[in-house]
Formats: sequence, structure tokens, C-alpha cells
Amino acid sequence: MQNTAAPNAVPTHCPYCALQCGMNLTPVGGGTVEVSERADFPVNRGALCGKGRTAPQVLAPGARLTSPLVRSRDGALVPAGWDEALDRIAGSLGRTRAEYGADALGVFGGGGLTNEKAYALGKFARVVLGTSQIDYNGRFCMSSAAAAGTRAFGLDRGLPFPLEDIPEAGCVILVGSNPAETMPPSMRYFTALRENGGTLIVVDPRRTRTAEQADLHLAPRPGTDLALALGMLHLVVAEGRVDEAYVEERTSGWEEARAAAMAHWPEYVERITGVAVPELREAVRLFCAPEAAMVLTARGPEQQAKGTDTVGAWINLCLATGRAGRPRSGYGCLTGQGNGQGGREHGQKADQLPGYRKLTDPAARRHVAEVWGVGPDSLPGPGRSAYELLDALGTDIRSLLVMGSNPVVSAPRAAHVEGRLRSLDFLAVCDVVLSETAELADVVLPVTQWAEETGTTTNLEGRVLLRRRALTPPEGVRSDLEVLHGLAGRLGVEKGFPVEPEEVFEELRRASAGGPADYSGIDYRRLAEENGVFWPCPAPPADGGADHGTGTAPHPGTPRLFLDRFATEDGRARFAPVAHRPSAEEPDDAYPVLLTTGRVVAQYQSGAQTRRVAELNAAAPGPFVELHPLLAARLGAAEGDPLAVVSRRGRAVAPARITTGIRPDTVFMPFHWPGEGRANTLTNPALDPVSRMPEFKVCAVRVETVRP
Ligand SMILES: Nc1nc2c(c(=O)[nH]1)N[C@H]1C(S)=C(S)[C@@H](COP(=O)(O)OP(=O)(O)OC[C@H]3O[C@@H](n4cnc5c(=O)[nH]c(N)nc54)[C@H](O)[C@@H]3O)O[C@H]1N2
Ligand SMILES: Nc1nc2c(c(=O)[nH]1)N[C@H]1C(S)=C(S)[C@@H](COP(=O)(O)OP(=O)(O)OC[C@H]3O[C@@H](n4cnc5c(=O)[nH]c(N)nc54)[C@H](O)[C@@H]3O)O[C@H]1N2
Ligand code: SF4
Ligand SMILES: [Mo]
Repeated sequence: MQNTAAPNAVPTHCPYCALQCGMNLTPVGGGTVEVSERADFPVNRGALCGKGRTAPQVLAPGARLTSPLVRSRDGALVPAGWDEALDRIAGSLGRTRAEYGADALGVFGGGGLTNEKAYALGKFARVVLGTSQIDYNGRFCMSSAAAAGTRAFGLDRGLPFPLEDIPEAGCVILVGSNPAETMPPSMRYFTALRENGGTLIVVDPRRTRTAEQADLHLAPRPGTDLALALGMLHLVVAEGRVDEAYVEERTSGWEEARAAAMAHWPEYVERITGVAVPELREAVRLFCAPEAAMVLTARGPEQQAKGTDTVGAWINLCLATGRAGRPRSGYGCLTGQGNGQGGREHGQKADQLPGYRKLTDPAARRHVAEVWGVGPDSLPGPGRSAYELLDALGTDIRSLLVMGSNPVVSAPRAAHVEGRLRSLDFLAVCDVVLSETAELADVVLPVTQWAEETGTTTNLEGRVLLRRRALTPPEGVRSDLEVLHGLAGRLGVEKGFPVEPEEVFEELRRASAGGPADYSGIDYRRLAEENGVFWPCPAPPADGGADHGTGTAPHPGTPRLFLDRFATEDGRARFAPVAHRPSAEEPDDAYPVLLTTGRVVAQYQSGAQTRRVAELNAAAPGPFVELHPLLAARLGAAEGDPLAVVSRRGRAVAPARITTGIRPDTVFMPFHWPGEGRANTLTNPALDPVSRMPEFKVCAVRVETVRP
């Protein structure tokens, strides 16, 4: 990476995670770009992780797809022209719809898609296909935090404050979040917190690189964060640390929540979580001592079949201590994917319309239908959630379009999901590479990548960003927007699917106007000038748009939410009356060990992109089973020995990685690889009743040594 940008460098953002680090890209010929530091973007100030630095390698023709592929008579995927590929998809979708009805068509999107693509995909499903059956991988990501945030605050924006508030917070509890590996440049905010005299508490069953930097590390049994939060709240009450004035003035539902917490004695919580009472007391002391404090959750507590209630319990702790909607304080969720925030706002979710509107709300249907030029009654209702949609493939759903996800690797109970995908009448996949899911497709469409197209993303802070094109895409690929345009036209909808991102964004602005995630005051020019704008950002009423120089002051955007009131009807935050419950699958004699799953720094998600980069593969070459020396000794396993991990869903094999940094009752596997070591062969698709999040973070397994 160079230190200074060349004169022709294009300021833009990383394709991967929700930090959306700023970077400069300079075209260097041969269809690729060089990454250099972009110090003017405040979130990362030039710092990048290895994935961001090496992202251009996936632009190379050898790594990616450059021609559509169609399934030939003898079963192979062979190159084809764009017209043939699009005709096949449109023809097949049309026939399925004629035979089985529109709801036999499924669409599966992704939180890595730009706002423009997510918006166009949701519109395509509802207006062109007429199906209710659309959902996306974000359901597997932050949906529990989104559901809990909506329930408590009336609005879900991952972080209700910018990252720059973290160093001033006094104390931060990171629950099931490992930013040292999942968002390395963000660690400077936590380092600064400690340099300012603040404290960092990490709650994780593993002693992660993040936990190593904490003042206090609590290592609960996977799946018991709900009890842990209730135990802390119990102590807050018992020790007289409730902020009574705040509770009275700014919240509702305290009595029920308080009663529920009082049933969770510290000793009882210790038995459930394995966290000793003195540690629990210390956590409460550190959290309550400073004037301001934050709780940030990520996938650890959220990817559980009780994820919504668990996040609710952590929000309760913030509310009881007066730590939400106040400066440098509050609850936040660290969203994951590049556009994990925007991707959940503009309509690719099963129950949603653009602007974070509800598909069941008649006023929202009228507003969006008008923007789309269709009748409100023509819009279908809510469809199935992601796992339920995948589980219905081959039965109720006969044809599927996938855009921006690789469920063969990333979905729970993946062998079953793979079987469902194989049982489809027709599968079309748009991707930049031949992912494991694309390998099963009848038609694969090669699409342009981040550096080759312009679009907006919304980072984990709710900051809407302009990701600029820096490079001409290679011959043979088209953008996702061009794909949707081409399919819509073939299915008889000639208008409403522009291929220019800015044109799509202009429509998105109107569709989102007045909704919870209001983007109507944002335009490309502003994004370029201001280095991002925080939503909600409504257009000034007078000019109906972010019209510069019209005399009406543009809305400044909203870096900090809830300071005056919460987004509920009465302006109060709602406590959630929640109680501990066991995980969907607890260990027993046949499956005595807990499995949890997650990430390593050098691979991204299903690995479809990062497994194509040599430097990243060298750092993280394959799956492994992390286990404690005590468990290893019981199994007679040495470092590197192949271990079989067996659950009620299947069996996976990967080498042992022995460490004292994990609980002896728990094993950990990263989920980035397909094949024998695929963690998701094992995971439990038990769903949270509210968010429909699967239980990726806890299931019961047995671990065996494998005889060579
Ligand atoms: N390198 C890399 N970075 C990424 C990604 C990637 O794939 N690779 N993906 C991006 C995306 S989409 C996301 S969602 C984020 C995810 O970011 P994180 O949430 O930080 O990542 P995970 O590793 O899934 O989970 C975090 C931690 O939860 C712990 N954990 C497991 N079970 C439990 C439990 O029951 N309770 C608690 N408290 N903790 C538990 C795990 O040990 C793990 O250390 O990362 C983003 N950044
Ligand atoms: N066991 C376990 N499983 C998990 C998790 C876990 O913690 N444990 N985490 C879950 C979470 S949080 C997430 S977010 C999911 C993610 O899992 P996936 O949804 O599989 O995510 P990716 O691997 O990012 O898949 C994105 C795919 O889209 C392609 N792609 C990238 N950009 C574009 C684009 O602009 N257009 C198109 N058409 N394609 C594009 C990529 O090449 C890749 O094949 O995994 C979930 N699965
Ligand atoms: S932390 Fe995330 S956004 Fe930043 S360079 Fe790494 S992958 Fe890209
Ligand atoms: Mo995610």
C-alpha cells in the first residue's frame, strides 16, 4: 500500500465489512487498481485490514467470472451470451409463475449489495415477479438486534451515535463481538477509550484478541448472555444504582422488567453462565461508575434462538442505568456486512418496504406504490424469513434468484439447504465469482464489482457513503442493476428499472421520504462533498429535495439519535420483560459439548471472495476446531490432529487447534469454508420467534478423533 495518493486516485470505500473503510484506488492497467491510504475519511483514517488491502486481487480476470454460464444438456456449466442467459432466466421464471403462481418464485439478496441494488431487488420481486418470497442474508446477521432495537426505541439504526463517541464513553461492554478480527481499524476507538481512563469489558466464551485488550473479560457459556444481563440488572437494583429520574421520565415498562430481573439472583446466574458472582459485581461496578457508558452487541448474543430477548436484556441494563439517548452513552449493535445497515432498510427484507417501512402498513403501501406507479393492492404481503425460504425450496418455491449471498456455505444446516437448492426446478445466481451456490445454478450471471461501479452504502454508524467507480469493468460483465433491467424488460416491465445508480438513488430518496430511514435530503453531490451523511436526513419541506442553493437549508443529517426523545409513539424507550431460557439444544450424553462459530481476521464470510486471495489463504488456509487442553486430553487429541465434530445435523472434520483461551465445555469453528470442514453442516436452524434468526452461536455436538 502506498502512502500518498496518485493524482488520478479515486476516493472510495472497501467492498467488505460494515466499517466501510475509506481507501484510494488508482487504476494501474491490466484491469486492476492499486490501494492507497485515504486519510480524510474519519472512520478509519487510512488504516485498512488485510482484506481491504488485497481486495483488488478479486478484480483480476483469473479470479472472477467474465462470461455468463448456462447449464448444458450434459450437466456442465458452459459460457453463453448475455441474451441467451437472460432469456433463459426470464423464460423459466415466467413459466414457473404461470404454472404455480407468483409465490413459487423466490429471491434471496445480500447485505453487501449497495442501497441502489437492495432497493431495486425488492422492487423487482414485488413489482415484476409479484412474489412475497424475498428475504436476504441480513436475516442471519443483525436481525435480532434490529428487532430488539425497534421494540425498545421505535427505530433500528445499528449505532445511534458515531464511533468517535466511544473514546468518551467511560465504560464500554462489548458482548459477543471480536472487532480485533472482524473490524481491526475500529480497535483504535477502544484503545483511545482506555487511554482516556475508560474501561473495556468483553463478554465472550473465548479469550479473543479483543478480550486480551479488555480490563475485564467475562467468559459465559455460549447461549447464556440473557441470564448474564439479567444478573447484572439484578445487582444494579440490589445495589441501588437505578437512575430513577431517567426511568421515570424517559422509559416505560420498568416494573415488569425489574420483577423479571429480580428473579435472577447472582448465584443462579453464576450456575447458568459460569461467570462467578465477584466478576459479575465487578462488571456492574465498572459499568455504573462513570457518568456515561455503552453496551455494544454483535453476533455472539444475537445469533441465538433467543437473540431478540437477549439484546432486549442488555438494552434494559442501559435503560435502568440511564444510559441511552444521552451523550456518549447508549446501546448499539455493530452491524456486519458492507451495507448491512442500508441493506436492511430499502426493501429486500421479507416484511419491508423502502425507508424501513412496514409492508403491512397501509399508508406505507400507498406511499411506495405511488412512487412505483402501481396500485397498493398489487403489492404482495410479507413472505418467509431467510431460513424458512431456503427450507421451502423445491416444494412451495420452485425457482430462485440469488443476488449477493452464498448460502451453501453460510446458511445453517447447510447440507439440508444445499439439498433444497439442488431440488429446485431452476436456480439463477448473480455473482462476481463462481461461488459454491453459483456452482449449483442453471444460469450464472457475472456482475461488476465495487471498484467498477458507483453506489451508496450505509455503514455501521448509519452514515450513508458514496462508493465510487474507479475502473472500467472487463468485457462480458454487467452490473446487478443491468441484470434487473434486462430481466424486467423480458418479463414485460419496460420502465422503472434504470441502470444508472444515481437514477435509482433519486427514486429511493422519494420512496424513503417520510419513512423511519429517511434519505430524501441526501443526494450524490452531497455525499461527495460531505464525506457521508447520517440518516434520517429528510428533504426540507419547501423544495422537496436536497436542492443546493435554493435558499432552504438542507437537513444536516442525524449523527446522534434519541437525545431528546425515542422514536416510539410516546417518545419513551420500552423495557422488555424478559427471562432466561435454555438454548434450543442443550448438551446431553450423546452430544456433550457446545459448538459455537464465527470468524477469523483473514477470511470474509463464506470466503467466496477472500479464498481467492493468496495472501489471505496463507494467513488462514482452512477450517479448524478450537478446543481447550482439558477437552483435547480427554479425547487424546494433539495439535493438528483431525477431529470429527458431530451434531444432529451432520458431521464436519477439521484439525484441532488447542488453546487455553476457550471454555473447556465449548469448541469453536470458523464458518468460511465449504466441504468437509464446513461449520454450517453442524449448526442448528432453530429460529428466534421474533427476528427469525437461526441459532448459529450454539448447538450440541460430540467431538471425536479421526483414525487415519
Ligand atoms: N475478518 C472478518 N471480518 C468480518 C466478517 C468476516 O467474515 N470476516 N464478517 C462481517 C460480518 S457480516 C459480521 S456480521 C461481523 C461479525 O463480527 P463479530 O460479531 O465480531 O464476529 P463473530 O466471530 O461472528 O462473533 C463474535 C464473537 O462472538 C463469540 N461468541 C460465540 N458464542 C457466543 C455467545 O453465546 N455469547 C457471547 N457473548 N459471545 C459468543 C465468538 O467467540 C466470537 O469471538 O464481522 C464483519 N467483519
Ligand atoms: N456458522 C455461522 N454461519 C454464519 C454466520 C456465523 O457467524 N456462523 N454468520 C452469518 C452472517 S452474520 C452473515 S452476514 C452471512 C453471510 O454469508 P453470505 O451471505 O454467504 O455472505 P458472503 O460470503 O459475503 O456472500 C456474498 C456472495 O455475493 C457475492 N457478491 C459480493 N458482492 C456482490 C454484488 O455486489 N453483487 C452480487 N450479485 N454478488 C456479490 C460474493 O462473491 C459472494 O459469493 O453468514 C451467516 N452465516
Ligand atoms: S475493516 Fe472492513 S471495511 Fe475496513 S478494510 Fe477491513 S474489511 Fe474493509
Ligand atoms: Mo453478518
